[in-house]
Amino acid sequence: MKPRIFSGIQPSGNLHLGNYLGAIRNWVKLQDQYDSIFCVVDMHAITVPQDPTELRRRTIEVAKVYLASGIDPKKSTPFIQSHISEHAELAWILNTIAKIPELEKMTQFKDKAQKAGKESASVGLFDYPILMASDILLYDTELVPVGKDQLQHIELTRTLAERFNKKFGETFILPKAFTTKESENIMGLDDPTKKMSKSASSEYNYIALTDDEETVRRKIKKAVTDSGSEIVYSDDKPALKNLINIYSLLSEISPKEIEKKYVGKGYFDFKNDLADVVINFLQPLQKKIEELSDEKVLKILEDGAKKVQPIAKKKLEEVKNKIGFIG
Ligand code: ATP
Ligand code: LTN
Repeated sequence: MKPRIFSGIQPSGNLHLGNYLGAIRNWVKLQDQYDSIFCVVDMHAITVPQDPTELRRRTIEVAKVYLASGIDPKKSTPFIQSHISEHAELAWILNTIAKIPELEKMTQFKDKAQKAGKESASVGLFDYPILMASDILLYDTELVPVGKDQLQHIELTRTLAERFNKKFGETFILPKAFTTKESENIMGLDDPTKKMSKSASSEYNYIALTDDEETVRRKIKKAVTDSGSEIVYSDDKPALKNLINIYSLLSEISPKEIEKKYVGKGYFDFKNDLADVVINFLQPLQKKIEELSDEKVLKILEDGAKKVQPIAKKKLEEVKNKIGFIG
């Protein structure tokens, strides 16, 4: 039996290059070696306000991006989180062993609570990492391929699994995060100190996977750069470093070679070429997304849910039994 990986993306906004380079691209590579489960985490998305019609549309769109990017339903199992009620049930149980300060420490919560305005941040937003721990632990997950920003959540998942196992006996596998150099944060185009994010306030923060050619050119033209005019890959120039990273990851040309290619040239040429590289990557992906019908995708997601449901059910029954619920 192959070891299992589990990961998910929230249908909470436009998927962007950060989601692709940081997460989905790795999943596609891993699906041959692992028993892979990829979830569209709609229950996580509602931890911040969502328009119901948009949520429905985006849930299907995230699944389309998975499939168009190369997630193959013959090798992997994609499904929608809210189709498996065990996620919420296990989250409730894990809530009772998690401690408030453990959640208060989470940087993602602090960032998002600040964005929402402290008074209006939901309890769900606070509890978000526990639901994520449930997602992972329900399926005896060994590896969780994510971007670097999620490492703290995975650490908490391990802590909770270990605590439960100690208290009630061996039940959960302690999962490990899987990150690669590529899954390091892709930063915002408007601010290289913050990660590219689909909930960013400005659309100039990200390149959405659905952006058309004109939008990509406009966003790259507007992307902030550092002082000086040379194209160099260095920590002193975080904005340029980020753009070179994107260039390199999408073209398979190393940062060193990119530096060489632009000796004697400036930002204008570099940005023009970067826009070409991004567009050449996006156009075939967008074509594949368009070709997928909602019906086809929903069928794949339903089949996925049918496949994972028995695994979740069995694990939850084990948990309920161990904590003393009458079955
Ligand atoms: P939001 O910022 O609205 O919370 P997000 O853009 O971070 O959303 P998620 O659904 O939270 O998207 O993340 C999905 C996956 O994409 C996760 O594995 C996450 O680590 C990865 N990811 C998100 N943004 C980046 C980024 N800028 N660079 C690399 N990986 C990223
Ligand atoms: N919190 C994650 C999304 C997510 C996830 C998961 C990732 C929810 N449940 C389980 C891996 C495994 C994020 O990327 N923001």
